[in-house]
Parts: sequence; C-alpha cells; structure tokens
Amino acid sequence: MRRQPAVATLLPIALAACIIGCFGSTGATQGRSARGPNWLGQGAIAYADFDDPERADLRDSHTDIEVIRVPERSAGQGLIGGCANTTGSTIALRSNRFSPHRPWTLSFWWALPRDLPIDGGFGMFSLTGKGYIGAFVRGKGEWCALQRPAGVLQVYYFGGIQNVNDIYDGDLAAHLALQGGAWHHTAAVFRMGAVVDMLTDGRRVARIATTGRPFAEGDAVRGLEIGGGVLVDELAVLNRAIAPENIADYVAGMRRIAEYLRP
Ligand SMILES: [Ca+2]
Repeated sequence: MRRQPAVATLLPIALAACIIGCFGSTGATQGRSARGPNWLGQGAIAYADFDDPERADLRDSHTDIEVIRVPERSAGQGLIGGCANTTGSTIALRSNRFSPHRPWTLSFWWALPRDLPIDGGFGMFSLTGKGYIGAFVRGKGEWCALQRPAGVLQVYYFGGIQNVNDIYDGDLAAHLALQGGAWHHTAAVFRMGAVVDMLTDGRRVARIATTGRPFAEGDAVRGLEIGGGVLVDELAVLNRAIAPENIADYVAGMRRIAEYLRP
C-alpha cells in the first residue's frame, strides 16, 4: 500500500487494514507481487502492473512466456498508478500456455483514453494460431450493419470447428460506461478444452462452446495480444480456469483498493 497513514480518523485505517488483510498483495509472481486475492497471486504465470517505467514489465515472469511487445506506459493514468497505452500498438505475448485446449484465465483492466464515438471501436484481446479467438468492440458502420458500438466475441478459422461471430451486445454503451477514463475489467476464461467465457466487470457477457470438436494442441495457438486503442492495467495470465464468483469478488476488491489509493 503506497498511501501514507496521514489520516484524520480511524475509519480509513480500519478500512486499509481490512483491504490489506482481506485482499492484500499476497501472491508472488517470480518475485513480483500480484495485487489481488491469493488465487490470483498463486495462479499468475504472468503479471504486470505497469507502475514503474524503469522496470521491464512481464519480462521477468515465467520464462516460457515470450514478450513480443509492450507499448509505452502512461504514468498515473492507470486503474492504480501507471498503465500500458495500447493506442499505438497492442501488448503482444507468445507461449504454448495460451492454447485454449488447456484451462487458463486472462484478466486485465482497460479504459478508453477518450469518449468512444458512435463509429469507434477498440480491441480487447486476441489469440492466434491455426485459428483465431478474439474479443473487440466495433462501431457503427458497414460491418454487420451495426448502428451502435457492439461487443463481439469470435471463434474463427479452426479446421473442424464451426465459426462463431457472437455479437453479444448490440448496444454496448447502453450497458457499459464508454467515457474516457472509465475503468472496466475483462476476463477470458478457457475451460474444459472447448469453452470460452468472457466476463465484463465480473459478469459473464458471452460464452462460446465449440461445435464440431474441442480445441486441440495441434491448433498451435500461441499468440496473445491485449488491447488496441485502450489503456491497460493489472494484466494477469493465470494457469487455471477461475470461477465467475471469484472474478466478481476480485473486481469488487480491486475497485475498493483503487478508490482508496486514488490521490
Ligand atoms: Ca498500474
């Protein structure tokens, strides 16, 4: 906790003790503490808080995750501290661990740098190999004749698996604050070798279960990109499929910490 105990009443001290005690920086990821509950710290095989511009985020994490690209940081604009600014380029990683035939979880926070125009869009994440799994927001335009920015989850181009273009929310702005600086959490959970769950702010918004066959190691899914037009913070890759109720608890806890640490 970075905030100094310069407080006038006992209430903030009690609150801080509760946050640290119940939801502290507990887990260690290759020497780095992952903010959040135990299951996050213990399960994280990659983690970045993007707080220290001198530190090479993700590079000292598990050695079988190759860091292809980490864009520039924006100091002080993150959910907590600094963040990665993906308006110029995405965060790009590569590893066998990203194959959806294994259970794993991608967790990160994102915010738009400015209010989203009606024809605006941005990327959330994408996985690539001999197929594509991705989530993004696409604005009003010719693509699918959208009238409003829509949330999309896709599974495409896997031989033997039916393509799915799931426009899970045709009017995202009606359900999610898309103003600049409004932070949201996205989790993608890969479970049972055949299911992709997507959660926004701890709530499941989309699920794709494969039709035809499950995902396979031979699909060679290695590439992971995060962001594309957004600020990204508190990025974690976990080596198991996290239950939705745990993710909801994590989101609520991080919002309390962010609120408390806000200058
Ligand atoms: Ca941060």
